[in-house]
Order: sequence, then C-alpha cells, then structure tokens
Amino acid sequence: MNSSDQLFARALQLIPGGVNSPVRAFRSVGGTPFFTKSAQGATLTTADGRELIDFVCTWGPAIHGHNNPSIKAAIATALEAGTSFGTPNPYEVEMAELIVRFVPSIQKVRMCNSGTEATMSAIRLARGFTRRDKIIKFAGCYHGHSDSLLIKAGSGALTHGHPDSAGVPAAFARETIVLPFNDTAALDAAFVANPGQIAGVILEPYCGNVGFIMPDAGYLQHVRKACTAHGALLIFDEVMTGFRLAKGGVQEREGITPDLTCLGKIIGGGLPVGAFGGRADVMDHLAPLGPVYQAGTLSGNPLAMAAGIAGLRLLEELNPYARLDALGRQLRDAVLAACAAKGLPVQVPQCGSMFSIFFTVTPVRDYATALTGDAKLFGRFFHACLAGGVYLAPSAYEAGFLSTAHEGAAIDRACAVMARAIREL
Ligand code: KE4
Repeated sequence: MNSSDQLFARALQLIPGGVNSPVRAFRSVGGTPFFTKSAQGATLTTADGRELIDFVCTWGPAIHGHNNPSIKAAIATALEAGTSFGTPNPYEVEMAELIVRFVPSIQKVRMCNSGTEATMSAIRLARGFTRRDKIIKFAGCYHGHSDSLLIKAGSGALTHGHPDSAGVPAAFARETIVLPFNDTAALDAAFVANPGQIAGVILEPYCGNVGFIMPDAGYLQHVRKACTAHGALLIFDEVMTGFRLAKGGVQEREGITPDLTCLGKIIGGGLPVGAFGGRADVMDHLAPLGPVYQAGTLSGNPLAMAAGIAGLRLLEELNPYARLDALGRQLRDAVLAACAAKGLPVQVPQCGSMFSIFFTVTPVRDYATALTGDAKLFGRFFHACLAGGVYLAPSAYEAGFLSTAHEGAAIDRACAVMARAIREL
C-alpha cells in the first residue's frame, strides 16, 4: 500500500491540488494531507498505519462513528437488491416519512445528491415561488458551491482566502445580498432597500463554516419575523446541523418554523445525499407538479437511502443528544483550562457535538470577529494535535464534530493530547 506522501504525489499529477474537495488539502494549516485507508468508530487509520481520533467525522455524517454496524448492515441488505434503479423505490418513501416526522416544518421533501444541490434547488424554488430574483445570505455562511451562493462564503472558500469564487458572473452576484450574521439592523435595512425583490433569506441557523458561531438570543426569531413581513421565504440550511444538534435540528431547539429546510450529511449515513423540503404549497411548485425544474439521476438512491434510514432510526432509538453534549463540554472545558493555564486567549463555542476553537480574546459572533482568530497559531495547534494522534478539521474556519463513538477512551485521550498541544504552543 502506498504511503500518504506517495499517494499524494500521484494524486497531484491527476487531481487539482491532489484532492477532490479543497478543504482536504491542508493548504491553510500547512503540510500535506494524510490518506485514510479505513475508519472505525472514532478512529481513522491512515495509509501510513497511524490511528487518529477523528473530530471531522467526514464533515458531519458520522454522528454514530465510522463504519457503524447498523448502517453497514443496511447498506449490505440494500446492495443485494442492486445499486440503482432509476425508478421510485420503497426506501425513498420511508426516508421521506422519517424526515417529515423528525422535522415538522417539512410537509413535503425532495431528495437529491449533495448539500449543494439541496440549497441550489431551494433558492431556485424560492425564486420561482415568489417570482422575485434577489436572495440574502450571510458572510461566512457556506451553502455549497452553486453560483448564487458562492459569495462571501465560508468553509473552503474562506479557508483559501477567496470567499468570492472566480467564474461567478457579475449578473449572478448582483442578485445575492450578503449581510453580517447576528445584525438585525442590516437585515431590516436590506429589506427596506429592496422592497418586494427578495425571494428568500438563507442561513445556517447555527453557523458551522466560519468556525462554529451561534446566533444572539432573539436573532433567528427576528429573521423569521422580517421574512414574514416582507413576503420572503426563510430557508434554514441545516445540512450540517440537521439531526445533529437535535432530532429536529436547530429549528427544534429554537422553536422556529422556516419555510424551507436544506438537509444532507447525516441522512446519507456517509453516502452521497442531500434533501430539501418545507411548506407543501411551496414544494408543489416543483416539477413535475409545478414550473420549477429540479432533477437527479441518483436522487433517492437505494443504498444512500438505506444508510440514512438506518442512521435516523438509530438516532430515534438512542436519542444521544445529551451524551453528545456532555462530550462537547468535556472537550471545550479541557481546551479552556489548558489555555487559561497558559494565559492564551481562546474562544471555544460549543453546542452538543459541534465546536470550534478560535485563538482570540474577542468573542466570535460573525465573519469579522471570526477573522480575529490567529489562523497561524491554529495551524501550529492543528499539527501538534495531529502529531499526538488527534485529527481536527484542517482549517481555522470549520466546525469540529463528535460522535457517540468518542465516548470513553477516545475523548479522554483526545483531551489530554489537546491540552499538551496547547502547553507546547
Ligand atoms: P455538499 O455539497 O458538500 O454535500 O454540502 C454543501 C454544504 C451546504 N450547507 C452546509 C451548511 C454545509 O456545511 C455544506 C458542506 N460542508 C462542508 C464542510 N464545511 C463540506 C466539506 C467540503 O467542502 O469538503
């Protein structure tokens, strides 16, 4: 088996940057990426035979840990019947019933193949339903890489310092209004300045792509009221937070009913998936019923559906959210204590199984304050953790994820490694 360095050298010849998704390239933390040859529970095993405790969890899907036996068995069973039919299949109906049960604001849902497809389709649907062209997004929020949303985006776009991608026509960008998160006055002003023109407001209700940022008390309620007052659709992008921070996602925690919700990650159990859903009167504007076209060869793929159904059923059976929050608090407290002992300013926002670490004295509440974090110091911290066998997201502008598989030895060991890494900074 080739080493990670050998594999990376080969990849660089054929794949841009040697990766199939930019954030994996380690460009902002330095060094070169390891290659994973297997994953089990909380652990990745690299092509170099190293075992790493994983806090990326394949960017969110692995809430039950990697290679979960129930999910694996469900995929194996589905596989016996074939990999793809191109017709409706029973799994799609079961998935739709589960999603609607978990997320009451979703009266109807359409499956697709990625979070990007989900948000891109939700935006098109909002525009088709309202017959308006403009949308509002928030600086640092990342909704995948569709043209209308790759404006002042987070995640890999922010990590690599170009949150506005080349290749997006100015005509598209003009229809996207970017506002600061947690700023009610900016939102109200945007609606006043664009009367009757805003089709929708899309946001990560808890941001996970500019590091982890939670809304000020009352902010999401204000956004809901403003959308209702101005006839714009409220779109919650819960691709990352859906089923992770509560069975019904952030909207359950905050008691807010968006008009549309975008989903992904956990509902695929690690296989390619996305979904968007919401008000039936809006969703019925989708083809073949209505004028808004949206489609996908592999949408509702039986293997992805079977994996996602098993994962959602496991969440319903285990209801692991208190356990996951205890793990998140254990990690947060370990990092806070180590930084306090060293006199190192740090912010560790955490909710349930999501967290991030900003080396800054400034409380982080939006894109601008997230940038006050010392990204270079984060890079040194990242590599000290990696050397100790702990893999954090390779960017100062990503969220970390925990799974139920982190309980016990993994979280204890990881906290000790992070504390030592901080002492050695
Ligand atoms: P995908 O197209 O990558 O499946 O989903 C896009 C997306 C949409 N909305 C939110 C809130 C998301 O977090 C994402 C994707 N998240 C990133 C991690 N920050 C995926 C990792 C990557 O790009 O490699």
